[in-house]
Amino acid sequence: MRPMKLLFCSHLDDPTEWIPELQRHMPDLEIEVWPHVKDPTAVEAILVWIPPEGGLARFPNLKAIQSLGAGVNQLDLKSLPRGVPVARLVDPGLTVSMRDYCIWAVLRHYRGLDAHAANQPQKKWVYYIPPPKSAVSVGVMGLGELGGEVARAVADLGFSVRGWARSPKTIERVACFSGSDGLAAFAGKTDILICLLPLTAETRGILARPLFEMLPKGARLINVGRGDHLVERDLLDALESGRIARATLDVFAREPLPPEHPFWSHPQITVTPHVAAFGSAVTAAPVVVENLRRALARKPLLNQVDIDRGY
Ligand code: NDP
Ligand code: OXD
Repeated sequence: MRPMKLLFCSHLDDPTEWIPELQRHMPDLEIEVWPHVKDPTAVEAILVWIPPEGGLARFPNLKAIQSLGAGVNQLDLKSLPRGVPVARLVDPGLTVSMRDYCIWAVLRHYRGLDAHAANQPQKKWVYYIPPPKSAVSVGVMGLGELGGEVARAVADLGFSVRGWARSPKTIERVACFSGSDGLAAFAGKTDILICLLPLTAETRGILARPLFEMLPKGARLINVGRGDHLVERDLLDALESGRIARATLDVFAREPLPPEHPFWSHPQITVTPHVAAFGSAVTAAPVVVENLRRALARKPLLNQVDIDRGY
């Protein structure tokens, strides 16, 4: 197979970690790092978190756009050159880190660890013994690469698990619901809600009052999807009314979360800075290189995005 020229474009990811890993799997791969591009017409593939200002139209010979994120909303799909396939990142290392984060967040809510942390400065010795795990229902919105893994892991812990996706699914030990018709039945018995949806026109603002009112009173929310899934005012109201008891939020409409934002100091909200899952060049490079080979051979990419669907 002939050599290929790849452009690496990210202000978040470190090219010095990626370049050796990619070249280990494809030794004759030529890599340039944005903004140092000698000849834009020679660039055949781009590995990208957010496209550079002015977009990708300056690269007329692109054969593949490989996202550095599992989510692709930040690529602004409709603005990308038409006809060039786009792949989201599926990285086994990233999946494990998302699974671990969700297990941590679920157990933190289940065991009442925030209440213990709040009692410590006041030297309060207060018992909280949770109900059996099988009596607590964890609901996962989005049953794809990440949501499917999280649902299985939480079921392994002994919780009662429900899942919701666009299309019907069968996952062992997970009660699956689908489509807008299945949402109320899914949410009605969900004590701890995890959002692992992609951000699309259909899912934007889904974590809002109508959904919160379907949940049992006192439910917990974990949002690890995207900040724009959440209607922030509705969450603050739901926390105040007790409809939602606590929230763990990793993603925000504005990142970094501005210092004056009420979430930072809200006693019922735990904030983490978009770190639920992280990819690694070591675990992701084989998948990326396979897609470069596919692009050269004009074959469909792995994890190819459906541009109209938005994920
Ligand atoms: P996938 O594309 O593999 O899965 C998406 C899932 O969402 C699918 O099950 C899909 O249903 C479901 N879905 C999509 N639209 C709808 C809808 N309208 N109604 C119901 N279900 C819907 O994505 P991943 O699992 O890889 O990633 C999910 C998201 O996680 C990313 O898009 C990103 O936003 C977020 N993320 C966050 C990170 C963080 O650090 N916080 C890190 C990585 C990702 P179906 O199966 O029927 O198509
Ligand atoms: C991703 C993310 O999409 O980090 O990979 O959010």
